[in-house]
Amino acid sequence: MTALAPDPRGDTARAGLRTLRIETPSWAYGNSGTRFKVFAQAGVPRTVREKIDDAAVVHSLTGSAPSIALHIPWDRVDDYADLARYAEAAGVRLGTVNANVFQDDDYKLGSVTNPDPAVRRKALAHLLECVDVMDETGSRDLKLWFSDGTNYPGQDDIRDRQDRLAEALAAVYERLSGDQRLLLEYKLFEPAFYTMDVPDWGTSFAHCLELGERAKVCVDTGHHAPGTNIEFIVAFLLRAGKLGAFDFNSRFYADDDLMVGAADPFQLFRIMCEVDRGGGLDPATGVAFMLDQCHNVEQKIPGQIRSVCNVQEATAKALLVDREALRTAQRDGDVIAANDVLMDAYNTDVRPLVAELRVEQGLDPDPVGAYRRSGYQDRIARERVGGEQAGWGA
Ligand code: LRH
Ligand code: MN
Repeated sequence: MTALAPDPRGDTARAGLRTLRIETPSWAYGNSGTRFKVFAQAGVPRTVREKIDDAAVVHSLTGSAPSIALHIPWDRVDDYADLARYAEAAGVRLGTVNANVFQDDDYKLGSVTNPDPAVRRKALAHLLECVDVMDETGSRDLKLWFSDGTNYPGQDDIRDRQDRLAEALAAVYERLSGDQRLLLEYKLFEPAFYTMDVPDWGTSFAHCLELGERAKVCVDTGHHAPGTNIEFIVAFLLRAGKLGAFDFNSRFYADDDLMVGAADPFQLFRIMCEVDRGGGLDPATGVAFMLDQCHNVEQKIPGQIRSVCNVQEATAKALLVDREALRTAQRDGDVIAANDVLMDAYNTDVRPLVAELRVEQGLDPDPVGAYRRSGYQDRIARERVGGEQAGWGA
């Protein structure tokens, strides 16, 4: 038996992949689309339990997606503890709780930033309800994304809205207990087109600093201006101990919510390089890796499986970076050599390494192929007839 050549960086990559956990979003299993059309698909879940069943399939085939994020009220049930038990029996855990203060007529001029105190109280009540849900599900993270903003200069006072936002965030922060955290997600534009009240990482970072240790920034990779260097933001937030989570997806233009790594795999690699460099792959650092996507035209479950695999492959490439050689080249100011080190890792085909690791974990080396061969898609298309499919505009 020929002794295997020592492969220290391969070992590092395999070790990193063994602890990598990617949370899938309940809403990715439901129908989604754009303002032009939401396309229905056969077999789409009608209930949160069917969403959990689908998330469990993604985990069973990838081994790296052990939790599902909930969105309230889309996933509202009477008994969340019972739902948590159902999820556990299915092989997954209930993860991040997402609040929704963006789909009620009262929130036209804002939710927690609305000029009307009664509307602000209503919005805050929903955010606090979401913490109640976390108490029942055992979830650690509350993710807050606000559609709040204005469309025209003068529509409202930018500073007053920040005061109102800070007041609501402080009230929610006060309510957190145990290991609970608040993740504040930012977005440059949409649905507001002049100001968003949390438009960028700096605004989220500043509010999180003001709130305290439990408040962290959520980086949604689709929420930046074109050309934004997201890996710089990641490096900065990790250095400050304020990177709480990612909402992974990819885009060609705006908040396209496409499969992560599909539009720009090199960007995802660069991001994972900074995550690794900043200690973000160490579970103790507490960075949550979540998908936030909408499979408008592609099948949803294979889309989620492919997305998990894309993050695994980008992470494996990032972990193959010869850090020592990189440091030497950087120290020596050898720009070409430094860039070569990174490109060498990026241009490495890691699919055999990731496939071998799956086999080692008792999984099929090709999770998407395994899903296709499983017959699950035909079964749910047959079984899930009648009732209202879950999803946007449902
Ligand atoms: C907003 C967002 C947010 C979710 C929603 C489904 O664009 O990224 O994270 O609540 O999508
Ligand atoms: Mn998001």
